[in-house]
Amino acid sequence: MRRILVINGPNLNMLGTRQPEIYGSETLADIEAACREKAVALQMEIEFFQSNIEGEIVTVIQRARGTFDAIVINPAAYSHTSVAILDALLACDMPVVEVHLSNIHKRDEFRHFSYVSKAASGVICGFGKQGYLLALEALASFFK
Ligand code: CA2
Repeated sequence: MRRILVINGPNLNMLGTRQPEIYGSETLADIEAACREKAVALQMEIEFFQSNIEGEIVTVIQRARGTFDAIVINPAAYSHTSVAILDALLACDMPVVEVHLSNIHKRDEFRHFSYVSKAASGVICGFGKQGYLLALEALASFFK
């Protein structure tokens, strides 16, 4: 069974409380539940992680090597700023799928660029919660 680490960056723990017009009305717990259901269907194991702290995200990426087969990551605002997360992902030696709930290209110019994309096998944005499920499906096909 493939093991997938799903990482969520800063402020995503606040989903469902504000800005539903951008991020939808579901909470991160709702997204986790949907990911768990999809993982069962795809015969995957997932671990779901959220942190507001850049260094903690770097540490879980470093520890993923040897334990997980792939990473799904919504780095949130760190997408646009973090060379540290990019470097950790470049060294993790496994497929990485970057997910954004919103279409970052339709939004502020500073959101158009993502450092993390340079380490990603693929990027999914603009499909809300569904983006996480598409990422798991993409990885399931990748491992077939
Ligand atoms: O669209 C996405 O998934 C983002 O990664 C979300 C980040 C944003 O900085 C990226 O540019 C795009 C922000 C997540 C914060 O979400 C909140 C939701 C409700 C209340 C407060 C924050």
